[in-house]
Amino acid sequence: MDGHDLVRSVRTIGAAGAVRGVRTVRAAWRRRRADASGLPPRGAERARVPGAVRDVEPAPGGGTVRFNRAELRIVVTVSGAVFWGWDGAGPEPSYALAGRCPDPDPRAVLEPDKDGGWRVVAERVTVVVSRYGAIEVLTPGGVLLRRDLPPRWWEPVGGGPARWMQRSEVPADARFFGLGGRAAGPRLRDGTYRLWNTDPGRVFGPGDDPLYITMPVQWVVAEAGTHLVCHDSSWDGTVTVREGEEGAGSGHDRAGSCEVRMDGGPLRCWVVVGSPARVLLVWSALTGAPALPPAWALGHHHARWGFGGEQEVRRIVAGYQERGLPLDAVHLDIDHYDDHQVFTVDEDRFPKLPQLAEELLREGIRLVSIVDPAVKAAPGNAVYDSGVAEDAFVRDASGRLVRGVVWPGEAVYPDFTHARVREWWGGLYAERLGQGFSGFWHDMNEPTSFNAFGETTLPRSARHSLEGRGGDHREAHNVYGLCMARAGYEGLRRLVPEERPFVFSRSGWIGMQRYGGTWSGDVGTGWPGLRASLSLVLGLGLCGVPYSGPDVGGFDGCPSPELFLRWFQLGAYLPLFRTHASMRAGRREPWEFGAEVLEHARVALLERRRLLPYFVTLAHLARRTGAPYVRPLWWGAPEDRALRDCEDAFLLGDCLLVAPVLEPGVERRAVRLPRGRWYDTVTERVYEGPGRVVVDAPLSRVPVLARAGAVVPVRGADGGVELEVWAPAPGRTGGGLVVPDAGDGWDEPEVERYVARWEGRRVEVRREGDDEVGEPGRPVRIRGLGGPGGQT
Ligand code: NBV
Repeated sequence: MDGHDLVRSVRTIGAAGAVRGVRTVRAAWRRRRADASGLPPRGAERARVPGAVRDVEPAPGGGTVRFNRAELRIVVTVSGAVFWGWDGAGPEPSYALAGRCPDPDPRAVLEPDKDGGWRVVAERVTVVVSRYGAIEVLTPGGVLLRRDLPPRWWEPVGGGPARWMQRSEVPADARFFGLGGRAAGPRLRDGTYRLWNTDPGRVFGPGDDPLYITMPVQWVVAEAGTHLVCHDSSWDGTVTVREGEEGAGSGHDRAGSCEVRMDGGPLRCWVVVGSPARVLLVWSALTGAPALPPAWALGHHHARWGFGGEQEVRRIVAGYQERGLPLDAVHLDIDHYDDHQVFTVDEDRFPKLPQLAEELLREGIRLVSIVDPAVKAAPGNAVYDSGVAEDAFVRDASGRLVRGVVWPGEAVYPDFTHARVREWWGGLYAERLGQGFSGFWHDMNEPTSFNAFGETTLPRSARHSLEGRGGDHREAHNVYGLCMARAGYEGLRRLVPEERPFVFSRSGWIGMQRYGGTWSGDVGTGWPGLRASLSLVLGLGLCGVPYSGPDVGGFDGCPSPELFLRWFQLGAYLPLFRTHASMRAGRREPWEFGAEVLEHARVALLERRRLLPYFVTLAHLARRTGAPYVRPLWWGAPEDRALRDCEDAFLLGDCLLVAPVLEPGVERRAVRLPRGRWYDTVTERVYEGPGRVVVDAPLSRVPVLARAGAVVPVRGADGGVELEVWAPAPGRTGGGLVVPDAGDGWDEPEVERYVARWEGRRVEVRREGDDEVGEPGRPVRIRGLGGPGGQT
């Protein structure tokens, strides 16, 4: 904000806003001054590359290769993941890992390779290290998946963290995915993606990057194979990708390339090779099983910034109920705080919050509270006082508290990278539980400070504990939201040990799934925003975070009835199904868009409720296997180039393919089908994949196709679980998994396995026991037995 902006804002936002503007400018100056004195100037730098190989030292799972100017440690773990670290970097300590690094695979040994290089041969992967420190990852059959050229460091002559750069080549047909939540994906096209969690400060669309959750985790999907590569450093950095080009006919291939640059931190890397399902199995074992949301969190949520007060909440809930629309949770935003202070309630507008919560709970509706990390810097404010007593807040290099400006005005920030601070903060959720809240929505935790000079976060010189190692915001920034999520989650586990916490967080990093999920943040209302919101869910799922979803309708403005409906229909098939918007935006209740939209929204809501047992199953499977609910179409066939390029549809678990409408005026759309037979779930019309088909997409619904043979658990009329079975293709069998809901506690229900097969002209469904096959024990409905259109 410059002087002109400030004057303009005085005119448009009035005196209070202007005061905030002045504070903001002051905060920005302070940030600059703090960095100037708290961080050493970079000064002259010396570049370094590893040089030639000198000697090696084998160790379990691999060993150390020493070069003239660097050393490389390689370990293949028992889980098949490959780790390598330069210059003594080991896998720990790491915010990404869920626990200790897995044991080395004793069968993987370091042995000489050709031309003075070395290699580690393991069951699923071969790693070859060249004489000058290039690293190749190959399939067991010897097909190249990636080649990392020797890295390069720039070391400040006067000491301090080295910057580094790692350039890699990948097959010509490879596509890149991942890097956290990216609006322009899911396929990451040529360009530079930054690794610095960022609140864009306004609504975003596909062109905005970076956003709230960045992760140095890439997927490389090529015919030769799929792999995930993670550069485990939380520092600021960039990833520049360039897709290759396959030479048609006599032409030559041009390899794809990727360049990772980081401002500091260890140069260390994890690589996991295999089918997408295997990659995520290994990845979630490393970085942590996704927290299991309570079943109610898989229903429909309604939020709004600016409900006004209890009466408005009641009015909206009644609006849902009168119209027979299912509703499972209502979210209260910062406007229910007293003067925007976290862990307080505005008693004028919410005088009897615990009573309201109880009333809603009786109707099966939970209250969810927003929780912002910044604490109003005002003696007398209980959270501030107890935080000061606890020495909980981030300080600068000279020991002063770092002050930013957020909603409550001047504010200080808990240092969540300290175990003691996390414990203190986790205890504060007792107040929220006392108010009757059942779930928690972490916001502004990039962390955000309204600054006037570009960077809307803390000074880089701000000091953090980093689990006692000590460091500054350059290293702590990207893990701030992750550590806040941990604080909330662990606090809730202590406070209500018998219940699974429900926490979702705007910012985060690798491993955030251990504590919960996320949402898309402030996505712009418009068709591009709708598309971007799907991209985020897909990208995050591939990075190990399966539970997320958008603000249905977008965060700002007024969506057209058509846009709102299409967003609603998409949201109904995403893990977090939530309508939400800014207080300056138009309303988001489904009845605000006319009778036709209401009718179609009701269908989407009822279908979501019917599919709840399937969502519960997907949540359990995500917890046990890391597989996201929402998967790219290439999940089962990454070698299929056409599927890799298909970004406007997704698989929901193993059974369903959802083809949302992402453009206006569309009533039919093309869908790229993976191999096999698929049924339109409404018309039962049959389609054969692989290939491209055109399906009906009337305003009343988005196309959803079921895989032949699928066994889908759905909610029956009596509320019990029924099996909806889609007839296998002739001569084929099918099957599916069901994990029943076991309440909000910690029970791990058994997985039920079903098989479906043709017996003469009938489809039989049986439950698989350990060694026998028995009656299904649940009502079964067979579908797809000759619907209209028959086989095409
Ligand atoms: O707390 C207000 C909003 C919230 O509604 C939204 O979901 C967050 O992403 N919050 C951002 C802060 C203000 C945004 C302008």
